[in-house]
Amino acid sequence: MTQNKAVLSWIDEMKALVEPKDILWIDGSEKQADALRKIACASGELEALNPEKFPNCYLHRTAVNDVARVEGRTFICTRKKEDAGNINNWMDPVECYEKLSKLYKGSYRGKTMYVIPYSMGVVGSSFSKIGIELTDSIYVVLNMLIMTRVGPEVLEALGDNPDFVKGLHATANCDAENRYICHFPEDNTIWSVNSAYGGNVLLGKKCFALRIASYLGRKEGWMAEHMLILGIEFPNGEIKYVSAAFPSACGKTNLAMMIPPEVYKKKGYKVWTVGDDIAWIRVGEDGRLWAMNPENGFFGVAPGTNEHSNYNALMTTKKNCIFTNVGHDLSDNTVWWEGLNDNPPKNAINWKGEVWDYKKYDKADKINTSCAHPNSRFTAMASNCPCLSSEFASPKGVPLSAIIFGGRRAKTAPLVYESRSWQHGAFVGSIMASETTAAAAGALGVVRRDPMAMRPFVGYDMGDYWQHWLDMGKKIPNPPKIFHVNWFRTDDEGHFIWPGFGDNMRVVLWILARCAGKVDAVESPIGYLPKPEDINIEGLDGVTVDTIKELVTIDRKSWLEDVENIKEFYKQVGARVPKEFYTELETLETNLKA
Ligand code: GTP
Ligand code: SPV
Ligand code: MN
Repeated sequence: MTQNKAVLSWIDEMKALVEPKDILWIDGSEKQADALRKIACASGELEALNPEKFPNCYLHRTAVNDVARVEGRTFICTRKKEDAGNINNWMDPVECYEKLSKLYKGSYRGKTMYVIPYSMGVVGSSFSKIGIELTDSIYVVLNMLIMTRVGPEVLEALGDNPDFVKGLHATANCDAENRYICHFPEDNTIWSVNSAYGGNVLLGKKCFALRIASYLGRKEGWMAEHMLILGIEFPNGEIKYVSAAFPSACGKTNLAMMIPPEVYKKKGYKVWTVGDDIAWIRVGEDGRLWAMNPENGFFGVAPGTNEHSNYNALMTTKKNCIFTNVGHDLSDNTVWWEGLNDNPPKNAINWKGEVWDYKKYDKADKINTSCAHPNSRFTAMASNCPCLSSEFASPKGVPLSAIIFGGRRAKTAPLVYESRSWQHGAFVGSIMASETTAAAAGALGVVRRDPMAMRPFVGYDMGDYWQHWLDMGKKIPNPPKIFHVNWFRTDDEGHFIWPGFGDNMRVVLWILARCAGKVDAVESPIGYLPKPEDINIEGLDGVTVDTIKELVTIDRKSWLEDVENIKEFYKQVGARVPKEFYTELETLETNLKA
């Protein structure tokens, strides 16, 4: 498929390590994909779903101990420990290669090595980057075919260039004790072993498009961010774009595909999806920031997705889709998950592959009693999305009017606030916090600091990453405004106060009105807050101006507690925290105490 010497010699070297019985180059053709699906169905790796209701759709279950990203076993392997920083796990690259080589040794015996040449971003664009993933898993191949752009044109675009990201994945024994997701940013290399779960093994996604790309972005003067990209079309046809960084399972896919509330739909507002998880961002010739989605599909959270919460996402799953760790409704060979509808199947297999008893479902013990795993996912083609933006495949991306940060906070963070400047906005990103979710292994619902929603994804020192944000700010003549949102404030009974989902459009429209200078705001200790009456609540049941007032109230006591927690966190990040952020933190504290 290629004469590229760097590619061929690397594959030879890896072949000698993992010892496959043969090699198959993935060419992106439907014919080849179909042959692989047949093999996977025959071996039980995939189950074909009802061809009438879900044409060309498949169900896959991962090992019970392998259902989410494993941050504790994810490493950044830079030569100098301080370049990986205090927030990342670090291993010496020489030591890591040696240690993992033992796990890889002979791990493909009797298996095929699949070679996947893929492009993040449209093939051949100067903003795109090329990777090659080697894997022993057909599931990985089929997912990569949906999530990235795969085929001979990728190798053509690469030509003789040795500059590609080398990814080696081995399922091995799927041994959790020896699971490693390791990144060598100085070598453009990713090694993943003993997992077969999405975020750990679809190496184009978090490993390349965030960890390696964030490292490259700093070196080359651009940004790789954990952000959705969304266009809002106004009734006059004008489209404004925003990007938003929320931690895993905190609403990116939902916001990226939201359906405008009836009041806006009637007036002609529309929503267009450019991306739902990752944005590569550069300064355009016009002095604005331009964002592009390097992916070609969606690896979305299934539970909670339904006709009302996210109609567009649901529609993307209706054909050519792979479902992972959802429930299997045997009555009609379809899939089911908590929150799909109110009719749990009576004859179903749960995510673990066991007969499921819907009567035993217990919200307090979802992992053991739910039909679908809380982090069960669908892998769907972007082209299936009814609201896919016409700019989705634009090589240069779309210009950003606003950047939005957000987390899952039951208290403290208001519905929305605006930063005072790029520097203050970057600071607001650095102090983000969110309750942990099922997207990563570990405790759930614990508030932790998750700067820019990038805590698990920065491929270098967090302080340097923040400095990069500040440096970028100096290079953008027309920077987007930076905001922070929180859809997840709860009342005393623990219910969400804000309706969320499509109604988040109301907040995004306030944000865009601020960007256009069309609406006032109120100064507060943390930044600019909306006047409660400026968030449009027309057509909303049970939400009054007083509700909005409550949602934008700043509780100084809990904010001051946060300030202490931020100080601790900055200390943990260490010596490279920009001094500007300490100045901003002092201002915040002074404002709160005034
Ligand atoms: P990753 O794919 O892990 O990066 O997640 P994501 O950020 O794309 O999150 P997603 O949109 O899949 O939402 C995750 C969960 O949050 C789902 O269960 C949603 O139903 C829920 N959710 C999303 N938006 C809202 C909202 O506005 N309000 C509330 N209450 N829940 C929401
Ligand atoms: C996330 O966890 O942020 C995801 C899913 O988007 S994964 O690909 O597993 O990282
Ligand atoms: Mn994500």
